[in-house]
Amino acid sequence: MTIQWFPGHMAKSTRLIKETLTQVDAVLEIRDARIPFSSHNPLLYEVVKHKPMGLILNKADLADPAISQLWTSALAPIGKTLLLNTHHKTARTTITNFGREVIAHAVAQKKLRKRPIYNILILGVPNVGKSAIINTLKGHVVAKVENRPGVTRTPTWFTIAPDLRCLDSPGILWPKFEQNNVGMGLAITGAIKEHVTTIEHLIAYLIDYLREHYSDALRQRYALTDADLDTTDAMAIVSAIGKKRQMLLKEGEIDLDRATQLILKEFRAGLLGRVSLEKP
Ligand SMILES: Nc1nc2c(ncn2[C@@H]2O[C@H](COP(=O)(O)OP(=O)(O)OP(=O)(O)O)[C@@H](O)[C@H]2O)c(=O)[nH]1
Ligand SMILES: [Mg+2]
Repeated sequence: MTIQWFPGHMAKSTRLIKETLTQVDAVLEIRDARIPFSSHNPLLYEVVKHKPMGLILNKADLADPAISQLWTSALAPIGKTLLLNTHHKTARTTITNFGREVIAHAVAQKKLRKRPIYNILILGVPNVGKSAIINTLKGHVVAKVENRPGVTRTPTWFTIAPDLRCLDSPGILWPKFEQNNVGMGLAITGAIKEHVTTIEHLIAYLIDYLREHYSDALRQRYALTDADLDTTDAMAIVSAIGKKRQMLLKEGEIDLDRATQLILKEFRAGLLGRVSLEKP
């Protein structure tokens, strides 16, 4: 199944970002640490790749720490990489230092001239935490943050420090995901709305993945038995979870829709533990 998704505002945002590039000294690309491959927008990268760049794998608190370490090593040749939990109390200093490091490196390499103020573009697919990063940098809420894609609609500049300005930008996707798992990862983590795929496909993909790689997490969260997990039918597991949570329809059947929503919501909130959906 091919997932396609490119609403008008993303095309417009891509144009706006191209227009502001002349004012931008460096780019921080924000990806979701649970899907560092799928949350990279190859089209947008073509637009900004001539700029000094740093890479932030955000929501690291939700990702599997061992796999995140593999990703940091794998991505090191591409450039400076930071594993980040934006809500951590040290995040403000960590991000500021990282931004300054990226700039200092570019200046040392003569890719950037010394200036009193540097302008940094915060870029990434929807819902990866770009605006949350801005709020953390400011120390209070200045940008709207919500756990759904498409919250920021227009690029906005924020002064972060006497020497730094950051441009928050709307999350941008590319028109077509060549690989099925890319769309799945983006939908599971909330970078695209679920209705672009069928919810049954999505939950089956997540359950199959968890059963294969994080079966203990599934078992513990929902008090599942070995027998519950001993099936290749993902919907049977969803049904077992619905039964445990007593999600029943009037006729006494299990409410699979509610069970699906519960699992997705709990996964996104990190209640199944720290799970990475991709390995390098
Ligand atoms: N657990 C966790 N959640 C985070 C982190 N950073 C951001 N979030 C949450 O992720 C959700 C999306 O954050 P936003 O800042 O609105 O994301 P965005 O990239 O600006 O999204 P768009 O404006 O739609 O492109 C919110 O619920 C944030 O609280 C993080 O490091 N860890
Ligand atoms: Mg935003």
